[in-house]
Amino acid sequence: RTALKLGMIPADGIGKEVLPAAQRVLEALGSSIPKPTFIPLKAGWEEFQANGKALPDETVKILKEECDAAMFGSVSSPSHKVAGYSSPIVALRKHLDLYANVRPVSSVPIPNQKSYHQCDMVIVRENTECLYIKKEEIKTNDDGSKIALATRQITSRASSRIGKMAFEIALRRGQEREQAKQAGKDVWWSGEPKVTIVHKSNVLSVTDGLFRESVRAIKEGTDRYNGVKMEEQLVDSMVYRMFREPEIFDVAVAPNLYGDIISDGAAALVGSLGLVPSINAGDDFVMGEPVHGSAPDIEGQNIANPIASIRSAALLLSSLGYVEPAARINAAVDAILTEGQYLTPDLGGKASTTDVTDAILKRL
Ligand code: NAD
Ligand code: K
Ligand code: MN
Repeated sequence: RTALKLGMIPADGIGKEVLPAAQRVLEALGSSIPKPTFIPLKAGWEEFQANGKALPDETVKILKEECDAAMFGSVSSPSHKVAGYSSPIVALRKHLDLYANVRPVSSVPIPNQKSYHQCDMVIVRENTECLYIKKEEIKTNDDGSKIALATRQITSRASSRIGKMAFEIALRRGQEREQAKQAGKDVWWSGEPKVTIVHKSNVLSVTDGLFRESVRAIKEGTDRYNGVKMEEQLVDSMVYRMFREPEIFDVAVAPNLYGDIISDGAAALVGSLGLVPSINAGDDFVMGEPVHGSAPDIEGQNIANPIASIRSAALLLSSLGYVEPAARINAAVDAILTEGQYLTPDLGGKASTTDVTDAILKRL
């Protein structure tokens, strides 16, 4: 590869403030990555209001035909039904078959935080089905009262491939920890690599039952994962244990909705949603995206934390095989966080989005 064509979809709210920060960091990497070109692409609630489509066909076409990868910001989806509107990020994950949402949540000791938990886990969220297929209907009973129904789809195919992804990640993390230990680095996770299957099969024995069985079969069907432990946690007690002792988790794999919820929760453990990155990954395409939404409460003030997006760019690079430049970005981010001089208000600081980005760029 001599060039890297990246589709950039800031969408709404703080997405428009944090995605440019990630772009600046990618631009600063010089010859350690193929020269990136950035293709601005439209999507989102504002785009819907202006032109009637939340995800223009043109955006999907360019992503599929011209881009090597993409970055997405955040979308301001309304909480009430709007005729013709449908979340573009949910649609993009489907169109590009980005079946895994990989969300590493790891803590760095940041000065003066209300809560600090040692935590270094990866949440692997199924990204194409569950309740997010959005098959909802509403009916009126004879007495005039209403009943709303939603279809929750779990397939063995989607559950198996997300399960495989989780075991592969656990295997790789185990190897990386071994290497780090041998290099004399401080690795506080002492357990063996582990995948925790998150479900609620005790109640939803058919749907979550299929998810659980499909993921279990991945380990049971091969010797490849003999060194990776498998355990299970019901989703409600997962939340409890994750808040009490997050350090016991390595890789957690979950159906779409549970994965969405537990990863926002996990973000609280490491200080802020503004720190947690993700990639939407398929077999042919990858899209980096901060876990957070469009944060209307702070938009337009240049105070959004750009780190989730910057770390998403690093995650994107490492998934494309550019591991060393990704590590450089992460090291610069960690240094800024532990120093504590340039922190945005979500972390108790006074720095702006641009201040933090500038400081990270200086460190690179
Ligand atoms: P949110 O993630 O936007 O914000 C939750 C809280 O975290 C807010 O207090 C916000 O200020 C704070 N926060 C989030 N990101 C931050 C950052 N980078 N720096 C500092 N603080 C940050 O969630 P919400 O308020 O529930 O939703 C707002 C909108 O975002 C909704 O319209 C929702 O549909 C949308 N949303 C989009 C996505 C996505 O694009 N994938 C994900 C979640 C929510
Ligand atoms: K987002
Ligand atoms: Mn979410």
